[in-house]
Amino acid sequence: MELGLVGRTNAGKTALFNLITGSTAEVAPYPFTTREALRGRAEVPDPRIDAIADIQDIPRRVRAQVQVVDIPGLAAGAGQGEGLGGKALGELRQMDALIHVVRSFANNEVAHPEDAINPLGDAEAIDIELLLADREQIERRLEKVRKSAKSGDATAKGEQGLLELLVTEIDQGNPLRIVGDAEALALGIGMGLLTAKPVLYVINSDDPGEPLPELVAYATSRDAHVSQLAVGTELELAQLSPEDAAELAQEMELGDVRGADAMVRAAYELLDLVTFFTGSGPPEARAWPIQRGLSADKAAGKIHSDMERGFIRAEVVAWDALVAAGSFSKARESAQVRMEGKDYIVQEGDVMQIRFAV
Ligand SMILES: Nc1nc2c(ncn2[C@@H]2O[C@H](COP(=O)(O)OP(=O)(O)OP(=O)(O)O)[C@@H](O)[C@H]2O)c(=O)[nH]1
Ligand SMILES: [Mg+2]
Repeated sequence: MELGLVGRTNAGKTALFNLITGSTAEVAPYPFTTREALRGRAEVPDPRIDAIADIQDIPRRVRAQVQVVDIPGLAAGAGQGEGLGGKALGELRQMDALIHVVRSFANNEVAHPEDAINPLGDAEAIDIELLLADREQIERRLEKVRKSAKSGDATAKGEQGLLELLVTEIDQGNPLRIVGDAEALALGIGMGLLTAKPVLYVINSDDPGEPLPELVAYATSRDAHVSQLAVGTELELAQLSPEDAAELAQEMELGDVRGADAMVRAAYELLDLVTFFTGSGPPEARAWPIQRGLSADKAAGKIHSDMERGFIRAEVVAWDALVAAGSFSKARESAQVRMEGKDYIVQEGDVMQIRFAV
């Protein structure tokens, strides 16, 4: 599962990439610093793991990770394949969800493509390129499908109707993720169309706080999420010792909540995964992201293929019931732990102990 960073040049995409993946890629005040896609991994904060581990004195906590891809900035015309745009769009089509970075910080040393800070205008400019890119891709497909439909291919006729519906939506400026027709939407998602992907707008501002109401309204109308983050400041804090960071955060009245944690959590949620846990005792509590609707034996296979092959049963307890009980054995005594077979569909927040034999 991959999250792609999209946005205008100098919006702070690479700064955000470094912040959430701990990378040290080049961040610079001139445009188009990033020329090739960069990959890294972000750890997904999850207070549930700490709760599970704390009550059982489990020292090691392994959080879920997501792959993050920093993609070169899109310029006007990218939607029609101009400049580096074509390649960047190709990368974006492979992504499962998009993090759209929007510049809201003022900094005279950092060039802006239009020399004016305009977060809503910048978001719209990128979204138009994504719509145009989708339109081009649909038109290319339509050309082929129309030919087959003409020669009497019934499947092609059906697809033609769906594609034409998608074009109508795009021409009204609608991102495809808000299309109500489930069949058309599924086709769009299957084609990797950019505006069909889930989106989180990250407003990169020097003032941590609530995003501007107009940006919230814009995101909501496009069925997208939004969070505001002081990327530059948080990156500075991340490079300090914990003591110095705490001191500086206090001086800047930032509190002890880092926006990056909430942002990564929100981005992870775009992927619509289910998280289950192992950690019914030491040495390790661990979060496992899986596809929604996966059965217990398949989920066990994510841990080890032997566990899937030799799956006997799973002992399952909801994470909060485990925490309330105080330990796995106490949860068992109070009949909170259920025995589930291989066809059990794993639920969000399940803590599982897999019994298997090979
Ligand atoms: N004041 C301020 N400056 C920032 C912030 N985030 C990034 N910058 C600066 O903005 C410039 C551009 O940041 P990058 O992370 O390189 O931007 P980018 O979107 O990756 O840009 P390209 O790769 O060139 O398309 C750098 O000089 C950063 O130091 C911020 O939150 N506040
Ligand atoms: Mg960059």
